[in-house]
Amino acid sequence: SGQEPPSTDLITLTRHVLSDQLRLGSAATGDLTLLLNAIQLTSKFIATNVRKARLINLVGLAGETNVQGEEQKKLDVLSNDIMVNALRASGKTAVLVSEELEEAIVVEDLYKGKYCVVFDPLDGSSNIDAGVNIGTIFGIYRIRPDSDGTIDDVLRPGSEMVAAGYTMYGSSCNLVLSTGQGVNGYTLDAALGEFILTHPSITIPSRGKIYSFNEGNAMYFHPPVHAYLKSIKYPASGKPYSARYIGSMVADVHRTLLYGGIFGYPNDKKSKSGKLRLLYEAFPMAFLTEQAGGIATTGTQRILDIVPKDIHERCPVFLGSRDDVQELLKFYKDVP
Ligand code: AHM
Ligand code: MG
Repeated sequence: SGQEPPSTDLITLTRHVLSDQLRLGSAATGDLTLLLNAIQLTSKFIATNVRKARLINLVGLAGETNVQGEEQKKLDVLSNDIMVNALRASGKTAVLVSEELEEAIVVEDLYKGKYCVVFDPLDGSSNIDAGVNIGTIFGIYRIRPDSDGTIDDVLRPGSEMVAAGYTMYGSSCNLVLSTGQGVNGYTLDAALGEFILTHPSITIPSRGKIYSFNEGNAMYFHPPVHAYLKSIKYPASGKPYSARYIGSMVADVHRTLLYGGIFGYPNDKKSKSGKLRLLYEAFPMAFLTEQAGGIATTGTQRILDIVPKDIHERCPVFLGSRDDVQELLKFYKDVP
């Protein structure tokens, strides 16, 4: 009996990504590693602010100004500024797209690099005040070989992303990342200030027992979604599925990657294209899902095949365990 001694050989995110790059040999310049370092830093910075914000909210009923009399920035705006500043300063980016910014940022020549980052700096922000998990979602493209960095470098299918991931600010701070060779999860060790590899090679179970939809929208859902949900709630044999819906995409997808099942945000009679944003919500999560062995679809199309026309466009999302999503797809094929 007795416990294992603590590890003296920690695998940090940087070490892990570097060893990947070394394996890739000559093609790798280390630029992606440096960019991912900048992203890690923003996640740590946002994580501390998320923790502080709760305290400020608890004591800060006096209004929107802090003790210095400065206006308190909303956490999502603050997170956006943190990311824009760090990504620009990394010298590795050419184009930045944020949910918080109407227009894409084209990085000035002094700082210009060869990657484009699309991100939602703080997703699920309606959950902040309740202390529920929130997260940052990001996707990374390399600029096209002939480009100086324009909006066309990000109006490309998600399958062309070179990396994607999210950071979840929850009971622990977790960064989940894919550079196209599977999915790995890291947990922030606050004392070290490092993300440590804790979830190597995440693979979605081929079938789960959980469905994750906002069924409050059921009266707007289309027939295939109704029929599918009915089939898992009133199965001909076996147990019905459990419902879990946090309303924070990062948290709902994180659980789906680890436990399996299906997450869905369909288009419906009210939201013609659904709610979630293609570029910096659906694409990164679809990328991770596929890399973990799952499926991500709109119901009629593979999400990663969509060619975006607008940086802020929306798309329907169903993702998760292979068998579960395939079952949903049958309803899309068979139910008029
Ligand atoms: P946000 O970008 O305004 O935070 O909205 C995105 C969030 C996702 O995290 C989550 O999956 C979804 O909205 C929940 O929407 P709803 O409250 O309609 O169920
Ligand atoms: Mg969002």
